[in-house]
Amino acid sequence: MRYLAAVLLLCVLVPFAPARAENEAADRGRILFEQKCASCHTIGGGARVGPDLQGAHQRRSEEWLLRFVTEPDRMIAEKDEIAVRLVEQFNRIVMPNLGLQASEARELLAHIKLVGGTQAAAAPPQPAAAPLPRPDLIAPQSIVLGVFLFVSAIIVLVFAWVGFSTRQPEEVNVKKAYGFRKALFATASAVVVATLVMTMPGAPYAVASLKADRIVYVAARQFDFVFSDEPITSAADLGRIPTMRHLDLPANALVEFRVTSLDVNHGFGVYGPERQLLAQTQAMPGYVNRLRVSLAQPGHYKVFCLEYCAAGHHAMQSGFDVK
Ligand code: HEC
Ligand SMILES: [Cu+2]
Repeated sequence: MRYLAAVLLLCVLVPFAPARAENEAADRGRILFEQKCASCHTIGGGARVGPDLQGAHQRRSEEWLLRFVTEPDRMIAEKDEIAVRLVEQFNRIVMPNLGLQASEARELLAHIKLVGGTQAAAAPPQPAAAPLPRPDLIAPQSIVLGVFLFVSAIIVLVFAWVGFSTRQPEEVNVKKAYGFRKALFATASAVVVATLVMTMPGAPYAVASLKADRIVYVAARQFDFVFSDEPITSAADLGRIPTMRHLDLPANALVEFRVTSLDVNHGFGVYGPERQLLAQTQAMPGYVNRLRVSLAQPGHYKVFCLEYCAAGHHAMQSGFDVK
């Protein structure tokens, strides 16, 4: 009787077993993808450093994908026709060999197939990311440039005037000249101090002793910034620790970014809605740099890497919304 029950149970379970195993493989694949691929690829989110992997299974055969994921460098070196064309398309950035086992590559492909398949069925393919809007020319940078050119012109004029007016030697009234110098120095000092006092409150840096309203952990890696509510200290944390697909910050709150890097040095530069650089710090492996900002202007802020970190550096960007 017990034997019969076991056989019956098996008959019921066996058809589900392969599907279960497939889902488990896809789940391990999801973690691997977060750790090793998400910095360059999305599945259905558009091209980044490398192509969008949605529909990869329709474009290529399983063997081709398996081989490319495990040894892209070899395939490119062997001048595989598709691989070479892809390299041309993607700014000659060669996908690195990540030293994956064949079993890991299969798990990754299962994940890509699962996510790509469900998204393709659920939503029409997304158009490629819209290009950044052109910044207005009256951006703060342009104002600074204008002031710089104006002051430079004045300096050139003064030099020219001094040059032309001293062609003939003349008696110098030393006392008067020193008096003039003192007056100039006092005026310049007053201008500098006044400008400093007036512009100080506009700086987005916060007082060190204040307690932050919100702490955001940032892990930079080639070629991506990952935001999280918990510290991410190694690539192994990715996939285990929940990361934020979308970061919203309250306006005028004191936000503390705790910035580190998982590989090489990067820069963490925050640009405001008008693409003005507001604050920046370095992202260094093994260190946590704190960047405290209070952002008043609502809108979409961009984060760009400010340190050349390898071939995909230009694509290394992220952003958040202030509401
Ligand atoms: C450093 C960036 C980078 C990383 C990390 C990376 N790739 Fe790529 N990948 C590329 C680029 C760039 C291409 C386009 C081919 C080329 O230029 O080498 C590509 C191409 C591909 C292709 C072929 C796509 C197509 O349209 O046929 C697949 C599949 C792929 N990658 C999977 C992966 C997987 C899986 C991982 C993680 C294990 C990964 N990649 C990690 C940059 C990357
Ligand atoms: Cu960079």
